[in-house]
Amino acid sequence: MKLEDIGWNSFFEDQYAVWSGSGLIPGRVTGEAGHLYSVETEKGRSDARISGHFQYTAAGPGDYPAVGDWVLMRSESDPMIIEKILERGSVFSRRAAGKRSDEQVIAANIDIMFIVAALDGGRNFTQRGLERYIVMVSDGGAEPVIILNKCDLCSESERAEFKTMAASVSGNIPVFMVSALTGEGIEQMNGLLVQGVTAAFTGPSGAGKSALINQLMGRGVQKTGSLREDDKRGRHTTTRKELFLLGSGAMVIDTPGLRELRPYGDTESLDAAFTEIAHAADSCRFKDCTHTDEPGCGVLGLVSEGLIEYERYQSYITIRGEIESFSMMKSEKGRMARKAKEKTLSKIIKNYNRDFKQ
Ligand SMILES: Nc1nc2c(ncn2[C@@H]2O[C@H](COP(=O)(O)OP(=O)(O)OP(=O)(O)O)[C@@H](O)[C@H]2O)c(=O)[nH]1
Ligand SMILES: [Mg+2]
Ligand SMILES: [Zn+2]
Repeated sequence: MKLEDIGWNSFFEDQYAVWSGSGLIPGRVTGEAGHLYSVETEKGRSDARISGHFQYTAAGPGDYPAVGDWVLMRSESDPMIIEKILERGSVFSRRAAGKRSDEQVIAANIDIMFIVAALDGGRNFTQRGLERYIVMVSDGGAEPVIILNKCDLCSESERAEFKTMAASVSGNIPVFMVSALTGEGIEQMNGLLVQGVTAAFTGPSGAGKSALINQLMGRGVQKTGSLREDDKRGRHTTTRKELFLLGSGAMVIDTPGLRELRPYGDTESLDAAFTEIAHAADSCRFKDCTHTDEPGCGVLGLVSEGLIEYERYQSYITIRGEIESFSMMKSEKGRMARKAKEKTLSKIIKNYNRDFKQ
């Protein structure tokens, strides 16, 4: 398989040029189980694991390979040994569960992120949930597309109602109404899934991410799971991230439904999800207005006139608070990690010279 067929381009080629004399070969991570990876190279699929160097220099979970990453490996051994991750063109991450400020990378080098919600009457479609997903996707640099799945379960009037609900939070982001069951609307997704494009799926458990992948693949490559009777929640059927190649030459990544949506990024990514608030902020009297109690605040003005929905404003303030409070944790941790890295740098250079330069 040619590397270009699985997403290789000049962005990665330029980075690889620096390593061309090293004997390391590039491959794309297609699957992950613990610290064992499945990687696609020019020679086909193989297993890979990270090297001792790699483990030594990784400061946190965000530094480890994720599905979609391009890695450089020593190919003589089986499994191959991953020595380096090429810089990511885009990333979809969240703050790791629990109290830690670590970045958890869910997928890397993705062009499109399908945010899947389900029109099954359960909690698999909420405006507040969509807002959080949009913030998370925008932060990592992929293009978000909202998928309202299971439209086969809806009457015409319900469809119209759900469309309006989605439109009030989607801004300029495309919204497709589809059914993984009947195939209705799937052609809109196929329109984006052309040769060389990588798309990933995210959304709550039970929304139908794996069912959509099966529909796009034309066969059952992924297991799907039933919903709980009472509240229509999914059962976390997909437990691993995995990349599939479509007949069109596009690639799709299935991911497990997330239990917690905690953006990893900075407050700038809020603007993409709350465009009308970002826009209104231009007219605030003070440049550093927090839109909470300042006089002459353009945002509060529109909220009081009912031109910005109060629930949306509240959601904006809540998410911003979360991002700000953990940014502080992150920078403190970053400072400590940098210090540790500086200490080990001389050792790494020594090891590199020993292993590659001989
Ligand atoms: N009626 C209907 N059911 C669907 C549709 N898409 C998925 N389902 C059903 O919804 C349930 C959950 O689908 P999955 O594809 O497993 O959901 P998922 O998003 O992958 O969930 P996790 O892997 O747990 O994160 C399954 O019973 C599917 O058959 C659809 O378009 N219409
Ligand atoms: Mg699934
Ligand atoms: Zn303001």
